[in-house]
Amino acid sequence: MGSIYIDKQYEKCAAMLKEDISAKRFVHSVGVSNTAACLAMRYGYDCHKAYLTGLLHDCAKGLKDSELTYTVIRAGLEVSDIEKENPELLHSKAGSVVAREKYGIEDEEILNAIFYHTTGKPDMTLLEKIIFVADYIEPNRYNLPELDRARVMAFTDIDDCIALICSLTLDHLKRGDKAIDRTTIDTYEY
Ligand code: DGI
Ligand code: FE
Ligand code: FE
Repeated sequence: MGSIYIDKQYEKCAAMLKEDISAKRFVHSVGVSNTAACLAMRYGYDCHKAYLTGLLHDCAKGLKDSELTYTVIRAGLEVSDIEKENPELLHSKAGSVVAREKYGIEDEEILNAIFYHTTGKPDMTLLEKIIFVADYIEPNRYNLPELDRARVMAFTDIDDCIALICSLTLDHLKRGDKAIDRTTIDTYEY
């Protein structure tokens, strides 16, 4: 049998991440990591890259609202009115900054997939799609609507799966009377 390849960068990032986010969030991140690797295998993307991106996608989740806002502004990125009122939306943008500065990620494809993982965006790259979908369907998620259908669809038609997740997310936000980010709507309409 072939030998086992140990990805030093992944191991180092995982050890750091464990210190930065809650135990529960870490379990979710490992779930997204594994699921993203599976989706990469299905759709012909670099599975090691998807594995690392999935691990790090929520790396800013441990920051306080004020730290999220500061991190994004400090990097010269825009903070919209909706993001000001709902700073939890900023953990994706802040995550791309933290991944670059703290975790040493230089690959723009990885950083973009982290940046857009919460709202998605129209015309996503394959890695962005993989992370967006893996975040919803990973095995530790259990209380989201239509999980069984989304899990099958993820591996049959990833674009249909994205449309389903967007429509479910919009329904959820409308029901909870939450502010909806324009990008979340644009992703769904696209
Ligand atoms: O960080 P996770 O919990 O793993 O997942 P996520 O990054 O997809 O963030 C999930 C939350 O983001 C979920 O409760 C829905 C919310 N969200 C997505 N689009 C919007 C939004 N929240 C608001 N207020 N507006 C949006 O457009
Ligand atoms: Fe997230
Ligand atoms: Fe997540």
